[in-house]
Amino acid sequence: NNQLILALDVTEKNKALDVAEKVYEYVDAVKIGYPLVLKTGIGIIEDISSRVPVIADFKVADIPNTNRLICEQVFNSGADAVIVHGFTGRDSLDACVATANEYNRQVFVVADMSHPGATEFFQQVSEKIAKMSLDTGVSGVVAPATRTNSVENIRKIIGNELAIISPGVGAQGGSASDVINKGADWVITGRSIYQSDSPDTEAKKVVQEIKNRN
Ligand code: BMP
Repeated sequence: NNQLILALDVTEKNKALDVAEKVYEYVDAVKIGYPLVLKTGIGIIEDISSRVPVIADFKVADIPNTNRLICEQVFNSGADAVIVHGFTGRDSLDACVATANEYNRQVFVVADMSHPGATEFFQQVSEKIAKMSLDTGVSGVVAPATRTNSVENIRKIIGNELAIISPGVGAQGGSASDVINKGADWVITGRSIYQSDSPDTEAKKVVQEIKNRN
């Protein structure tokens, strides 16, 4: 377990495959979202998942029936996990979990976000979303490496029942070692790795930083 997830937000298929090939031994999963899938097609998930587990970041946020229909397509594509929103309520989340269970796959819920605008609305509901996520069957929550107090707070709420995966390391200013120390299980980082001339060196650096942290 390297505690690192790569956010593969490139939009060229060859670049995506090249970066994945270079870093797969340093990352525990690759997060794929709209930029890459909308450009190259859903088949990219299967291409990458033959090498490394794929977390499909579609931030699913609809009524239960539509959530189910979306999650079916996501899991049919070969994704190992899906990221969904929690603010739509328990019934919408339950629909995602039920679908994931049918496919024996995992769900992660966005509990708080890493960008500055998250303090406008998201921060006010993050504790509620974290609490709601307990006992639902999800694997974990997403919480921001840019505001480690939020990670700490969410860890207190969810105890050891759920994992925390934490974006915002690197380009957004978050530190991998800090957020792991505050309770995250994995960091998610994108640009600082895939925009580098040497993605494998950058990925390795993050892994080392986490392993050697105080
Ligand atoms: P980067 O390291 O390039 O900033 O990428 C972070 C990744 O995590 C992006 O895919 C972004 O969409 C995602 N993300 C985030 O940055 N903050 C959140 O709160 C939730 C996210 O999914």
